[in-house]
Amino acid sequence: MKKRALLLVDLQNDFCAGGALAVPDGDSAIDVANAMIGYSKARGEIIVASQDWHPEKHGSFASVHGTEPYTQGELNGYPQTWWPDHCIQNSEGAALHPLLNQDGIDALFHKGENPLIDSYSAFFDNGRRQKTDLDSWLRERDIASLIVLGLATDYCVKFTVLDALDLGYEVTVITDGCRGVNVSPQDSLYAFQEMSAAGATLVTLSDFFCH
Ligand code: VGL
Ligand code: ZN
Repeated sequence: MKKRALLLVDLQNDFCAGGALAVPDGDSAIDVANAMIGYSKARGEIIVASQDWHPEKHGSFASVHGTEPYTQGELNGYPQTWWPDHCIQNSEGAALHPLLNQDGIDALFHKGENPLIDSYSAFFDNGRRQKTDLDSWLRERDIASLIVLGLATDYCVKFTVLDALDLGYEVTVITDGCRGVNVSPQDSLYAFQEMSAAGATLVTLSDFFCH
């Protein structure tokens, strides 16, 4: 039987209020995540989560290059937005949000560990050279369908969803469980449009519960 899993993207302190790369209203994704965790658990479905997990002095950090955070540059031949230092491995900022119901999570997947390249997707680095264990872990469990929500809409959620579709998963995105950085004001809107055009089903939490 085709199985489904809930994938929670980067619900970490640094992307929430008070964090190093706080996403506007990021905390409100936590309530939606907890509602979905309850739903998935009740149905015996698998729940996985990703964590942005950078070494100190990661190549995506503005501080490493003496540039301004949220401006654009190039990292080893790839276009790169420079970020404030964030999600340093084992730091409080990299921890999952304290209000997230973490007991429900079956497996955690780290990304962004290679200092030479950024890694927005939970499946591949931005150069698509290295794959995380997520895809093989899901395949081993016959999971063909994913429900995705998390942070940030215009980076890690978007690239995770596009890669999941490319890898053949059926993908539903819970839109109000996502919040964007919006370096440009419409970035999240365009990100949702891209996900939809690539084949993702976009629903709100209440749409989802009504179907
Ligand atoms: C993310 C920017 C930098 C994300 C991670 O999780 O969306 N965004 N690193
Ligand atoms: Zn990052």
